[in-house]
Amino acid sequence: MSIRHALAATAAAGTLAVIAAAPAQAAEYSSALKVKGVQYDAPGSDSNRCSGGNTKNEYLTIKNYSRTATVNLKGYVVKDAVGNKFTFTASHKLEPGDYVKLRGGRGTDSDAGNVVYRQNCNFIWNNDKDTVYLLKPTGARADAHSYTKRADDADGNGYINYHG
Ligand SMILES: [Ca+2]
Ligand SMILES: [Ca+2]
Ligand SMILES: [Ca+2]
Repeated sequence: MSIRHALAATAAAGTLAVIAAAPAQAAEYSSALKVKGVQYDAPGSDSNRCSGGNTKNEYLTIKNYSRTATVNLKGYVVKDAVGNKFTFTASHKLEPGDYVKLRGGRGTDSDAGNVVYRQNCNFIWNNDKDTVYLLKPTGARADAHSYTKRADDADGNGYINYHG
C-alpha cells in the first residue's frame, strides 16, 4: 500500500467514526416531545422480579416542550442502543408542559398520575452506558441521547437530566 492510500484510509475511518458518534450526542430534532431525563439505574440493588423487584423505579420522563400543541403519545416508540423497544399503544395526551414517566414493571397507566408502565419487569436502560431514542409514529427521531454513568452522572444517583 502506498503512503497516499494509507492516508486516505485513515481519513475515511476517522470520518466514519465521527458520523457514527454524532446522532446521539446532543442532537436536537424538531419535536415538541423530548426526553426530560432518565433514571437509568433504579435506586438500590436491582431485581427484575415482578413482585418485590425495583424495575418500576427505572424510568424515562418524556415532556411536551411546546407552548401551544397537545401531542398524543400513541404510536411513539422508545428504544435503547441494542433495539429493545416499547411502543405507546394507548392514547395518552400530553398538553403543553405536561409529562409522562415511562416506568418498568407492571401497573395501571394513568393520565392524571403521569405514568405509563412498560408491562415488562426486565430493566431496559443499562447501568453502565446506553442510548435513549424517542421516535415519532412516523419512525422519525424526536430525541436521542447516549450516556455513560462515568461521563454523564456526576453525582452518581442513577439519574441524568437532558432537558429542563
Ligand atoms: Ca438500569
Ligand atoms: Ca440499581
Ligand atoms: Ca445524576
